[in-house]
Amino acid sequence: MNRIRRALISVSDKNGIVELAQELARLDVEIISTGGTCRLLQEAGVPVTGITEVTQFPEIMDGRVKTLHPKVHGGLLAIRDKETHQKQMKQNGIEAIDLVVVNLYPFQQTIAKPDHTYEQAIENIDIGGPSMVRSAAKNHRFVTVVVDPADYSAVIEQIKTSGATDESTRRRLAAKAFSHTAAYDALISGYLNQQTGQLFPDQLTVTFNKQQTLRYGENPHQRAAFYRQPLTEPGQIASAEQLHGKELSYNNINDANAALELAAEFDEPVVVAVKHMNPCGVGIGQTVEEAFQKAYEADPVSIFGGIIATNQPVNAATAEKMKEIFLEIIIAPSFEEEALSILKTKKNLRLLQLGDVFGTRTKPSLKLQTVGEGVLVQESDITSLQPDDCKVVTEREPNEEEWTQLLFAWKVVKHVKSNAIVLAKDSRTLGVGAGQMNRVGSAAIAIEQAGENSRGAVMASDAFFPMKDTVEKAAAAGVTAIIQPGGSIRDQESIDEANKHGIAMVFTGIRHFKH
Ligand code: 93A
Repeated sequence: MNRIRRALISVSDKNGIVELAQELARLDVEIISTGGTCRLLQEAGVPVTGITEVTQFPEIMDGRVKTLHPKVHGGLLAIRDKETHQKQMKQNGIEAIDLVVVNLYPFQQTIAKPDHTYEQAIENIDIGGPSMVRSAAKNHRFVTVVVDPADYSAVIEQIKTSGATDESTRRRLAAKAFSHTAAYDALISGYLNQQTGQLFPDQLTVTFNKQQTLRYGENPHQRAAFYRQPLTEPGQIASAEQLHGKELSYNNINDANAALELAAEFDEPVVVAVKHMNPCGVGIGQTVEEAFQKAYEADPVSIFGGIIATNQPVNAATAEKMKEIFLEIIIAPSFEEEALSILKTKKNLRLLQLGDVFGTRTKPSLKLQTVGEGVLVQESDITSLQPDDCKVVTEREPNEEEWTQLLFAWKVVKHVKSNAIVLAKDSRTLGVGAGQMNRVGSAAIAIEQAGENSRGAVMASDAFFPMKDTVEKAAAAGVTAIIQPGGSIRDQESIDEANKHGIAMVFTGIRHFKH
């Protein structure tokens, strides 16, 4: 058993450190410590030896070199039951260190400040701390390493009980320590790559923090967890506050994110209903209540069990309507008090509050998708269409109402799985054709769903028409205007077909594949 006799404490986050040190002192553990930590412990009356006394070397270069010394690293790395190591310790006046409590310079907090300087970021790269953490973690057969204040009490309890920590705890803490230093370095490399404009470096080191262990994945037999990036922008799904309802599932989080991203496209009051990652109903109105009514009417069947997102606070009148149907999740910037008490009568309904910043992204984030053992990385698709960039390609121009509907449908189609076709009228979707292997198949689904309503509707397509068949179908259904990227070698056939039926067609020049 390795009795814990000597501990080294060096922390930037000083929460709980005095209490920990007091406990250690009571347990007869000798404490050595670095500059600021040492002073804090001394002020609290904890017996402590300064690191300079141990190393017999001053802390130099503004603290850049304080623990980088053989007296420290020898004390951490020595194999306790190896004769040569013991001999060398004696020869060089090195004493064993059994416990290391370290947390690192606040690099993340530093770069999170919008007005930080590059020099501040560099100065906050900890070198000595990770070195100690790694030495201790390597030698976890003998040494206990603690990098997280959440582990203080468990370690103290074990020392109280047996004077030592057990092997499995030391292993667990060592694994955690290496994750900690790896994540720390990933953040630094990410920052430096960003500074030098390297979006896709040779080695992509990203790090995520666990947000939640999930009950299961996409299916009950798959294990799963939810991780988030350390520097998440506000207004994202990871920062939503759950006000009510059952724990979010894997599919819930995915769907809620899809709904949120679509709702965030709009400035006017919008309600989005999502099922299985695709919008089934989207409506905009003067009020959230009207928008909800439209999203509901868009497809009263599919919305059952759906996920709702709106960019408006939910009021009581809307809550009453929402309560009438079975919904899984409602995600909104906020809920008025009365709305909350209405919706809380539904035991299982999950209510997610996002706050003022609602899903808007100023910078693209990295999108990762695993393929076998590899990962495809791309920027997220945050491009939005400027109406001025559109080009009318037919003899007839869209009228004002058609323009409104075309731009609405275009925003929606961006969030539908390819091949994607959306039919819209009166600021609501009428039919959504998603994920078909040919475009005309998606069009057929959207048109069938719209039924008689398709007369006078507009159509949006996420990618160009490879041939004129989709326009033919649209014409037969009574569609009066179409928005699509254009760019097919057979564009002219589609344009001619549109002209034949008096359909107005607009090219965006932008494609929105989503797979
Ligand atoms: O500047 S360092 O990279 N060089 C070192 O030798 C060193 N030793 C400990 N950073 C170093 N530390 C870090 O100092 C620790 O990781 C800890 O975050 C911090 C504690 O400093 P103080 O006790 O002076 O507040």
